[in-house]
Amino acid sequence: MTIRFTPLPYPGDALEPCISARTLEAHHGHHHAGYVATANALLADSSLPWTGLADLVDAAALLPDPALFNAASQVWNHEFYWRSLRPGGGPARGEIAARIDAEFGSQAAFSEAFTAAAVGLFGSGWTWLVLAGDRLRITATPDAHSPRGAGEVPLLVLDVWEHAYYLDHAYRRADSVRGCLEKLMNWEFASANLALGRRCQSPAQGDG
Ligand code: MN3
Repeated sequence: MTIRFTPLPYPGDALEPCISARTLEAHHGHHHAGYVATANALLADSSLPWTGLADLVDAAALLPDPALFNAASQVWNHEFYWRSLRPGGGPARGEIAARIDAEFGSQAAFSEAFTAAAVGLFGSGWTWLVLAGDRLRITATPDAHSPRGAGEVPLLVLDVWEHAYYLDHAYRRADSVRGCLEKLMNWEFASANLALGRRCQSPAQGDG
């Protein structure tokens, strides 16, 4: 069994100007594709039982060699990341907007806290909005990690590896994050994950 290289859910230039077509082409066509290829090469020599991508990530996390976990988890994280973005996204509306206001004070305060978490992450990784118990929380994870292993339900994520922003924003990670928060967040995806998470503590992401 192999894992799939999923297409982007929008055209390559759909997230301009904050995320250029050049960045998306390299990020999806080189980095994401590379994680799929690495995971599938490692799976060819593995007898690990698994039934879907999330299951594979969980199983690989228990192996002494982190190589398969790193590649498979990066695939899961990237699939979740592409769906966390959309052209014409943000600000939040509806029930999740009320939750953001109640728990962070305002959407502006949420954006500042999210940006601070992204900038404060040393090195490469991911910044997430998660459902933790019955509260919303911002959390950052290094390298290929996600909050799934901590029992939290991811609602939205931004990739803060340099490959996600360096072509468009150079070293200005905060500018990239603020741009995404202002224009590109897919709050419908977050709302769907919140509703599902409340029911079963697992996100709307498919298992494929
Ligand atoms: Mn990436």
